[in-house]
Amino acid sequence: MEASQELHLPNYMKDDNISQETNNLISSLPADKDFMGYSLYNYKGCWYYPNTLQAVLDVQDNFRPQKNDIILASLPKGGTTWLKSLVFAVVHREKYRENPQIIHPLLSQNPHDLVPFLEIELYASSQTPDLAKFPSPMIFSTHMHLNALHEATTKSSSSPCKIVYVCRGLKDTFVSGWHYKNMLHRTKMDQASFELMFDAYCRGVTLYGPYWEHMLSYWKGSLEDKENVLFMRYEEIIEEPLIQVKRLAEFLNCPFTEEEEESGSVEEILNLCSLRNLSNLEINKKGTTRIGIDSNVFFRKGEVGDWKNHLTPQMAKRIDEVVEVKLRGSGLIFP
Ligand code: PAP
Repeated sequence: MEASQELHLPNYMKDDNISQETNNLISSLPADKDFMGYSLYNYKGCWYYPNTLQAVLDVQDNFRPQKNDIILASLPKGGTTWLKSLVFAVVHREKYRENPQIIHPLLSQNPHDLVPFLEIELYASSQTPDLAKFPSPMIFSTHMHLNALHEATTKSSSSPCKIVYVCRGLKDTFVSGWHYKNMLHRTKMDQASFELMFDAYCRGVTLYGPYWEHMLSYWKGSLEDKENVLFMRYEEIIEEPLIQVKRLAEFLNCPFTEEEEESGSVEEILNLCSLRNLSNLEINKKGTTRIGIDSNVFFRKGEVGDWKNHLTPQMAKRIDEVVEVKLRGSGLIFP
């Protein structure tokens, strides 16, 4: 498929917001094309569109997290929206419990507007965004690999901030990404495009790819620094939601009290953040997020194993083999 200007393109896929210096850098980088024909560049082991790379460089140069900040890192389509809503609800729970007259922000705003992306939103429009306007503790999100994120976080003079990572089995992540692409570009792509996207995915040539390197960076980071990096999986949150949300709260130093547990506070948060609840809200059915993406594209089925409805056995075998080889010896296993 040739790159076409008729498609609805988010800013992060464009190449119209880069400095001369970044232009020079880009001309020295390995290049490839995504399945639609848009250029991707490999910077330190990760593929980016030009505008995304510019924003990542700006995050690395200028973002210095403060002590209590929280960074939610995720594999694209790995559970970002869910994690944003859960962490926002967990961290700010006291405020809304004490003031029941206030409408919970998750009922009136898309989770992506409550927890902004560093490189896709904040540093995409400014090299020095005003970060103070968000409620404390500040919660940011990113799709950057941990080594790329560390270029910013380790230069902060404050003690390390907490990083929560979520990812998902790569076959479901691919299928989710395929549907997302169709909704994002407001088009219906054909089978040939599906196969091209799958081939690029297996070669790792996709924005923020290779995804196995993405997962490995956080996996290793979580083993090296358990106190500050939490590794979560979408499937585990589906399977044992209460346990995982309590684990999340403990990691963030705001564990649920016995009284909260007995009064059903964890279940309340899970219900508030459920796919069914969020996807049925007017705010998430209509309108666009601040980054110019239709709010509804972030919600679909949320089923584990949906890949079986889309991938052939040969495709499944190919991706399984790639993942098996790439993760071998790391201790990270996808059943
Ligand atoms: P992003 O990285 O582009 O922000 P992300 O939220 O990670 O996307 O992925 C979207 C997936 O999470 C969708 O999965 P599906 O395509 O397999 O259905 C979406 O349905 C699912 N999702 C979104 N919100 C929730 C939620 N609150 N609970 C469970 N799953 C969710």
